[in-house]
Amino acid sequence: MTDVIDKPATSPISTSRHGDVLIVKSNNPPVNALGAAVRQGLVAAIEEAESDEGVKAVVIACEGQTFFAGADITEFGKPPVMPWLPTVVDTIENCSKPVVAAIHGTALGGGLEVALGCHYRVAVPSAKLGVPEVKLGLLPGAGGTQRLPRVAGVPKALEMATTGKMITAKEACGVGLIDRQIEGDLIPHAVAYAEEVRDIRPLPKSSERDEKLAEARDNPGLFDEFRKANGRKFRGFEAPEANIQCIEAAVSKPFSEGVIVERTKFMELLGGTQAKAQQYFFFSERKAAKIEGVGEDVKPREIKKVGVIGAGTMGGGISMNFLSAGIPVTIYEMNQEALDRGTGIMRKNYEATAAKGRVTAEQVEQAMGLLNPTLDFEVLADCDLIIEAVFEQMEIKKDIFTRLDQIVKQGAILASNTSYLNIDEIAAVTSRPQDVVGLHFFSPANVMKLLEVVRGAKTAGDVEIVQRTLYTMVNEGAKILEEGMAQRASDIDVVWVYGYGWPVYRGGPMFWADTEGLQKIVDGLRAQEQRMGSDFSFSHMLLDKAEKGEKFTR
Ligand code: 3H9
Repeated sequence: MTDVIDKPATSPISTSRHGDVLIVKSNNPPVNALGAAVRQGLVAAIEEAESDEGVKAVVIACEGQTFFAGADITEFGKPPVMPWLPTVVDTIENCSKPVVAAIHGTALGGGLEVALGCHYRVAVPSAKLGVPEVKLGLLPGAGGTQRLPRVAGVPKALEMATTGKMITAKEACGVGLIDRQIEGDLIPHAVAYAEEVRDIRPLPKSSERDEKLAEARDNPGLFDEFRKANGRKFRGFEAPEANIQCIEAAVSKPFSEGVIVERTKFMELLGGTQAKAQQYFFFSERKAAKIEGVGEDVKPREIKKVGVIGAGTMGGGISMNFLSAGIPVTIYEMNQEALDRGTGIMRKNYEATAAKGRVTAEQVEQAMGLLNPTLDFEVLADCDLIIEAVFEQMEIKKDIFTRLDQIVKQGAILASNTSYLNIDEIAAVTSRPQDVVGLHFFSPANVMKLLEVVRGAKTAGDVEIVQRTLYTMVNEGAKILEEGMAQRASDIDVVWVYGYGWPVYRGGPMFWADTEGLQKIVDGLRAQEQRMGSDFSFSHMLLDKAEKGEKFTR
């Protein structure tokens, strides 16, 4: 399976021949985003297939961890570079030879739209498919709102497009989005599949299919029922409704008109503040996981077994995080009654989640089976990570860390769930302060995504800012940045979205402040200065940025 045909060395797209099948491969790490060079390469590869009489079918696949994970989000807002993704997808669909998408990893957004442009789709069982554009304040803008309902049916398309959730290859097979699941090596099997379908004509084009739209036409109330059922979930967001309207257009208009509706609405959303806020948040969330001073070469310590001290609300919630991830937990309490009460609540919480259909009864038993409740402190000795979740009293914490230091194996991480006590003071009672860290889980710990990691002497005061108004919140955010308590403005926004329910379509208070204009915030605060009393003081960073016309986040 070789003979690479010459392509510019810099192109992320390469082609090779296997018999009469042209294999088109993308290599654009980390996620094979469909940037300009990839789009150009794909069109060139299809032209190559068309012009070579020896080529009878085409397979499109990706190297690395995933099939195309979507359009390149970093290109949004920059001058467009041709060809546009819709043109690429049309070019693939209009190829006179069958094109097979060979999917592994995640086929997302524009990636799934490329796959829908192909005449056939095969995937490995671990593959996932989705159109997550709604999470970026957008809609699938390369024909996806028109092709997806034609292939997967309107109800599935509505669900996928408005929630952005991925579906498994098995589910995709069930709804007709995948033609075959491949056990074993993907590319050789995809080539064999291409040979099987090589001579079938006419080529099945997603844009020409109508049978699933006809089903929806028989049920005209479908869209309003969907809106009604999801009204609360979508409230405040613009993108879900735009997605619904495009899918409605797929049902009521011919493909050629539906794609115009899609393009118009895509451009409207793209130019709006919500899409900018949600894209900003996508990158902020990823940045928040990167810690300054921790190099790429630092390997995380392996956590095979976790100890939790305290079976109260926090201790139980923290334990559930690990149990749900399949990591065994030893939970310690001082007396049997407290231990039984704590583990009983954990079971109840799991069973309530099972009753809502979010986990199976089997998963509940699996998770609870990994829990080892104990009254024996020494049992914690061989844990890789021990989290203390007892009262917020320095003396109690110091006592626990002194005892842990005596029994726990070297190299284990000793963590305190404190929200405000000084980590350095706790660490100082041990002989290994380098292994002591603050892990502040937000409550309920088994539900909230937010985890504040406190290194060294950085005890955060972010609770204070909750009670103030938006302008003072921004002023406080700027102070937190000034004092080095947060690394970046975007980290403060991530805390607000995940910890305190700030609407993601507004990006977070710091992004919002930039949208408002920092001078306006300063002027507003000056107007209130008298009323706010002597505790109030301006952040120098805020004043300075406002004066220079700068922003926090961009
Ligand atoms: C779209 O397709 C619009 C079209 O319908 C219409 C167009 C006309 N672009 O998440 P990770 C980066 S909209 C650019 O840590 P994981 C990411 O920032 C798109 N960059 O990995 C990170 O960079 P860094 C619809 C992207 O394994 C690195 O890749 N698609 C993109 O945990 C690794 O990412 C989506 O919304 C992108 N599209 O998860 C999918 N995606 O290393 C968005 C990722 O510098 N992506 N990066 O921090 C994802 O959901 C996850 O990244 C994925 C991998 C599941 C793929």
